[in-house]
Amino acid sequence: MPLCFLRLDVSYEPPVIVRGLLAASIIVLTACGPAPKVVSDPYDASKIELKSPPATLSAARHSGPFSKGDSLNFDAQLKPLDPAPIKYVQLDTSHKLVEIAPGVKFSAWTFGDQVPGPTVRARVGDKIHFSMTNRSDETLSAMSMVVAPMMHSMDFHAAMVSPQDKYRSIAPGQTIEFEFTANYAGIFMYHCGTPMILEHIASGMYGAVIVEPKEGYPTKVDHEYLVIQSEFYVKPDPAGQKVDGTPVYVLDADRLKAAQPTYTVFNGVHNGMVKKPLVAKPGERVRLFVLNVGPSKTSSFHVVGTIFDRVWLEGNPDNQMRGMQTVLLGSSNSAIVEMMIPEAGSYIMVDHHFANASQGAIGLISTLAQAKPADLEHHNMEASSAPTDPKIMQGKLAFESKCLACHSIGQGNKLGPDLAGVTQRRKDDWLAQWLAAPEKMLQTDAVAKAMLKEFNNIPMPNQGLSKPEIGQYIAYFHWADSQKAGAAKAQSAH
Ligand code: HEC
Ligand SMILES: [Cu+2]
Repeated sequence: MPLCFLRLDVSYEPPVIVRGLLAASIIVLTACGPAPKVVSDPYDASKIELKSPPATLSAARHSGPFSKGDSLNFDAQLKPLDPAPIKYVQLDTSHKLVEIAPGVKFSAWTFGDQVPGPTVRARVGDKIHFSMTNRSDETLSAMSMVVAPMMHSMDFHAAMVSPQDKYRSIAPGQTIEFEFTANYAGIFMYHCGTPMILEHIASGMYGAVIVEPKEGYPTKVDHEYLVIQSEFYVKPDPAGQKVDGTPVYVLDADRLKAAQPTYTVFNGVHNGMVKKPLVAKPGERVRLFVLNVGPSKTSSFHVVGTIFDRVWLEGNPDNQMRGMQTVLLGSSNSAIVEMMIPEAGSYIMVDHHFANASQGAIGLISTLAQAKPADLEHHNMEASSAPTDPKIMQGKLAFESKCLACHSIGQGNKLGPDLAGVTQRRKDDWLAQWLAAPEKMLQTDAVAKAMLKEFNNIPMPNQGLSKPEIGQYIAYFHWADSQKAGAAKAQSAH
């Protein structure tokens, strides 16, 4: 058989016209000259496993921990591969409050009781034996409002299986079990696929499966870390529910449909890896497993201060690029990026779509992990310090979502100055002019010029603020400055 012969081993009978066209193209293809050299293809259909037993459903429910399995990883730090050829993975669904930014407790839906869900680490050829109980009906003490029993399901991008069989929605109290073989190397998203899928993903139902090549990666590294980017679309509960005196945040359906996130984050927490940098020493090589789950935004993943020596798109070394500054990831795209840490410093991971970075998609790979700067320490907002005036509250929320990437209040300088006491050192007029057009002030105003110098010539970007918004920020700054020292901190979380 000539090698360019079109193989058609589908059982589907095409309509007459299509058959005619296929026949014609086969004739063309069979006449296409000498056969190319045969190279063995590790992904040839004869070498991959496409069979899996049907999923089973039962009414026996899991109790105890919401996740189990030796191949599971729970945060950015990844364990080496577990060598077992069958990975038993239990990820139950839960509904719970998770703190996605300082003081912002979001009513989330989860896999494995965390957002993002735990990461499965496997190798090409491994079988993943998965089981999940829908435990969305379980009551958490004092959080009855979070319980809204509903259907959920699991969709593994790492699998090649019938979605109608394996990815079906199960009711609260039901358990689904199925198995698949990891055929392709990569970093694959998993998520709930129950309608409205957008709502289930935005509520927190996602995670990653890392599949290593059978023979491992072709390079050696000193550290391996996972970075998952995702968006949150939240608003204070219109029904006014609170927990420990602070509002509960719920999904904001309008923002969700308009793809206007309130927070864009790495590993589930606004500025999370600023407070807890990933560790590396000068001269070390770092491998980042990066997945953008979206649900609706792309990520221009970039690390300030170094270059990606290798980029393996989708996490498969067959898709190699070298010397990249940024890797573009659509929703559910991933990449392994490897880089050298050239010298002592804090290398800033950002989504180079800076609107996303300013919403919290920022983190550090740092050689200075021991000497954590005080300005990035975590302090819980004291309940008594939450403002009650809606205008001030608006200002506080806006500040936490747009400004925390570069500022703190009372926690020291970041990229920009600590704004504690700003209403004492600047007049309201000055602040209003600054917030409306920092780029103009930097040209004309002596105070602004001096500040620019002090802050390493990093100009504050124009934040595109409206007059009323500027009023809210200034009202919030006055309120913060009126609180007794330390009571009104706004800072990065965890
Ligand atoms: C990308 C980083 C960045 C972001 C985001 C940012 N700023 Fe700034 N900001 C700076 C820098 C840097 C300065 C210091 C002046 C300069 O270098 O331009 C500054 C200065 C300021 C000052 C003057 C401080 C003083 O002591 O006089 C205020 C007020 C301020 N920013 C408010 C805000 C507010 C409000 C937001 C959010 C809407 C915000 N900034 C977002 C970087 C940022
Ligand atoms: Cu779901």
